[in-house]
Amino acid sequence: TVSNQPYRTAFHFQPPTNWMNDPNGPMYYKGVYHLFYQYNPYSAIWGNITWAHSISYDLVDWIHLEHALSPTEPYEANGCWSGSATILLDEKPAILYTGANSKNQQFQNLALPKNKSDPLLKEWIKSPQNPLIAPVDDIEPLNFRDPTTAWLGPDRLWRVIVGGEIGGRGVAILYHSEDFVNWTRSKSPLHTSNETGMWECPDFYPVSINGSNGLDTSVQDGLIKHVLKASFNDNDHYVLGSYIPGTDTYSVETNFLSNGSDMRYDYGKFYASKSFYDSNKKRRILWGWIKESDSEADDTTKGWSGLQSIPRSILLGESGRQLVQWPIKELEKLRTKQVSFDDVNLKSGSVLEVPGITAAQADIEISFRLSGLKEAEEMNVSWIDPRLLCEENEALGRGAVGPFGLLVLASKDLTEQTAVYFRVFRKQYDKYVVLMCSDQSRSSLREGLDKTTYGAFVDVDPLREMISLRSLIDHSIVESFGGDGKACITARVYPKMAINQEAHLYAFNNGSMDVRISRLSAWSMKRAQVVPIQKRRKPP
Ligand code: DQQ
Repeated sequence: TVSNQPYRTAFHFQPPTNWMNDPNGPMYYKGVYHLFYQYNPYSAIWGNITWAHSISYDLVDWIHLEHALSPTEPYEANGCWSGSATILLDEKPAILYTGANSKNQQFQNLALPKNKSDPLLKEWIKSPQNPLIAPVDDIEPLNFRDPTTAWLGPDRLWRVIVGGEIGGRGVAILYHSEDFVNWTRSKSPLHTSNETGMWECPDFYPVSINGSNGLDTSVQDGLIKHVLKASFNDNDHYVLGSYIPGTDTYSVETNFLSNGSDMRYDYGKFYASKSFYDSNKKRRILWGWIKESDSEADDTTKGWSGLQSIPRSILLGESGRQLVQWPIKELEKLRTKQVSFDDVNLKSGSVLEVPGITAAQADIEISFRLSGLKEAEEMNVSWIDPRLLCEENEALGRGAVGPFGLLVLASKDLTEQTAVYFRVFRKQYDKYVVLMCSDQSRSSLREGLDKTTYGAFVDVDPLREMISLRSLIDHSIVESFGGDGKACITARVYPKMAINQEAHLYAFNNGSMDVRISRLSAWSMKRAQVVPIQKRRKPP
């Protein structure tokens, strides 16, 4: 019931019970969106990893199907780990995934649909040639996993990368194949870095330099750049670069962890993500795993663990230097009762309630206009880590220009609140830096939760542009998009008082300068329709 499950979400993807982690093999096929995911059929803690399978016609409402892949073979005795789908030239989808054997040594495997004319792709057959790629030579068998969607080169050979760690470096190991079964390792990896360890769940795809459409994974010409994403240190990091398919050379514009330009999909909780090309709407969509911030004991009590982010459409931003993400348009069909106002002065030190919506289940868009930034505090050159800056300058502390933003999942007396806000600093005499923070430190009166504060810089010019924020609030998740999707921060919170009807929403300004809310729109969100999975048999 709602009262004993206050943290279950209404419009984020989650299975009815048990453990879920990485999104796997997302694809659009014959009018149907497919999502597979890492799932433990037997408990709320990681283990027995199976590919669970759900389908949707709009990425909002979901139908849970039978599991697609369960560990049945020796090469996957410890689980069917992450992988991706590729639509082959005959339009048949293929799944490449990692199997971990009883010693956790990792192998890459192929599965094909039993009946490719079934748009639901209910049954999958593992290739009798599995395992297709074994960890030989210098490859570390315990760090060799998560094949990407494959792409086709001008030589008609398929390419795929597998994540790994070789000699202590993160690496995207590259393979070629003519038939999708026999894979040959390329002399050089697609990319490697000595700044990081193991790369989990790599992703590699083109983005258009000034187009507004997403691109299919094999697109190689036109004004494009290529994105390489790797998952490590609890975050999904990416670089941009140019890829020459003939030679498989990938020259990057930045390093994964270079000071100050460390680019992440999301600066909060968001991991092991995967993108796919939606040929239906000509866009690239990104899914990411949002894990819990409570304890394993809490998860066992709840009976579940893990969410997926709202699917986000992902594009190269106008600057050409970073990606921008935005919740898929379809989500707006769940918007119901709306409250909005224009042009309101948010006085220094004020808190303004946004009444009349279901604040625990909402979609909020707010934009701020700043008039003059003379009072902005000086930015110190040593301030390079936005997360630390947010932690040191709390939401409740006073600043000059900000903190201003939203207090979400807040109790009436504000003792519980998650603050999503901005501060503006002066860098040079007319250059400003916009900091975005998500402060969970007061999100719950409960103890034993991870209440880490998150932060990111947002590439907007506060003198000439408005500073916008969109937050999706769904009971225990706050998914925020700053600067029209230039910086994303997702947090998990578990309020004790501010649940269901007891949750409130406020706008606030703790800066000494007044700010103007140019526009605020907030909607109550309906619940997505999810048809629950049939009763499954218990293990013997
Ligand atoms: N999760 C999978 C692995 C992957 C990791 C196992 C990332 O394949 O590297 O459940 O969260």
